[in-house]
Amino acid sequence: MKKGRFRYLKIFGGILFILLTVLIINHCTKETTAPMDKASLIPLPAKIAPSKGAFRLKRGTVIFVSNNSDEAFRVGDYLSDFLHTATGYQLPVKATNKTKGKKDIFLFLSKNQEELGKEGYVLRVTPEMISITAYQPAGLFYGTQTLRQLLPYEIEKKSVQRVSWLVPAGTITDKPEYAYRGAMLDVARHFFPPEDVKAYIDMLAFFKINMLHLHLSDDQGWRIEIKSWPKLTEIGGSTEVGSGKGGFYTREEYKDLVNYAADRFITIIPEIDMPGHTNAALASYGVLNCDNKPRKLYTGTDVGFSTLCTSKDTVYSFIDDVMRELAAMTPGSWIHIGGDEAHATPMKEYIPFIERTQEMVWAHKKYVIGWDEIANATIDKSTVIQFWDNNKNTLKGVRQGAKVIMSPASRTYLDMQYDSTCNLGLHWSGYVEVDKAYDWDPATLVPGVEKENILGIESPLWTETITNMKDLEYMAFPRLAGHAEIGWTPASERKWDNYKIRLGNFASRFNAMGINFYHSPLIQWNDE
Ligand code: IFG
Repeated sequence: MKKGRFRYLKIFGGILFILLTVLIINHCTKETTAPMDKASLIPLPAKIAPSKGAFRLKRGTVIFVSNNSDEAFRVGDYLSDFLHTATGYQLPVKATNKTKGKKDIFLFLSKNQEELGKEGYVLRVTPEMISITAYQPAGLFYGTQTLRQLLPYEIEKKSVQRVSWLVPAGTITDKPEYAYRGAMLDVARHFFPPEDVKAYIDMLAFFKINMLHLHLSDDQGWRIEIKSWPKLTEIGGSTEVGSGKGGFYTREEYKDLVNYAADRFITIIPEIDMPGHTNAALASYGVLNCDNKPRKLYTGTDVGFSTLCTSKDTVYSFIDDVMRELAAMTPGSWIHIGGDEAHATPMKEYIPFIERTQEMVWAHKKYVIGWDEIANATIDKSTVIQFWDNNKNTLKGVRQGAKVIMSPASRTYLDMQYDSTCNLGLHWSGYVEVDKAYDWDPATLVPGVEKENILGIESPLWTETITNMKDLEYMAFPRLAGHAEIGWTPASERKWDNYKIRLGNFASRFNAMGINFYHSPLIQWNDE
């Protein structure tokens, strides 16, 4: 008898032990996560007010959207799709005019929060609910990007993870410093297919970058189909630096990229570089040359040797056709006309060329952006100067009332080598380590170019030496994250010593996203 009773006691004791263990584990993992103001967020939000506890995202969570906006609904769908990959949850997106719920997410457009502007938002997290309020849909989207960074880094993984999806409680009130926060990708020196550009767009959106400038033409390649001048891609799109097969975007592929970017609140800005950097066009059509002879295709990396024939009317009808077709594919406000390094174009020809091209862009209802050399011409105050290397040119632009996009090569050129050991990139503008890319203020860098003259910042990635996505990621990250913070966060709130810690904590996110980032020795990388 005794033996039987003892056996029951043992079983009972074992069950009790298991129950206690489960309870303890559950309690330990329950609702505990670092407080909101200890989260590593890039770009740093304007205001973070932590509070107690955390929201746990669950299978049954619903995403409610204020029922007066399709765009808000699209953000809800984007968030639901994004969360599905790593959680396995299929969160429904429903319309509501409720403001409170249990264990739910609310996305609200609020007409009386004008102070948030086009891209600002308020993100509130309590153990009961998450709400993102914004004045415009872009603000809702940026609130979801911050929410993404408040979740455990595993949320970025491409397969279902067994993690407690906790979001620390508190309130974030946020809006950007500059309206124009851009990246440029040179798809002319080396062509990048649409899937690569979309992957880059996803990375840009994660850091709240809202402009993608595509450098579509240069000496080595013409990358956009122009139906009225088909040889531009048949011939001009047939090669690239190093004599690879090159490539180009059909109109449909380009429109698909425009829509993909727009769904992530990114505007695509196409650049046709003129009158220099035009050998691909000059090789496609002899009539674009003064001697009517087509040039040979060029696959080297020299610059400044080519020019459209600025005295021929054919050239201007060519430009007009290109601008018309490009404008029809580009819902954004701007077309970039290049204008850089026109060393083969005498200044007395360059100036009228730029002024005439400026008019043609307006005729197709777009505004002009150009590299800083175009400020040697008479430009309209609606024309934007992209500062890359010449203070004097840029000041000429400011004096004509133009706004400036700050792209100093010595700080923002993502093709600059990190240091002399970097086997990708160039260093004509110096080596650019992660601290040099971050620790500067666009509003004080160029004497005479003040904050009110600046539209924003843009990070060009020239691809003479970059041939694939892994190399692109290596050069762009982590420096582009710092540029995104410069564009979003006030200079007074940006400190290198604080940023470098947040950046180090991004290692696990970069890894989860599959981004091949450069492990700068200046950073304590916390790869989990
Ligand atoms: N300058 C040229 C680019 C490219 C770049 C490489 C501008 C505006 C050097 N023009 O930057 O075409 O060759 O770093």
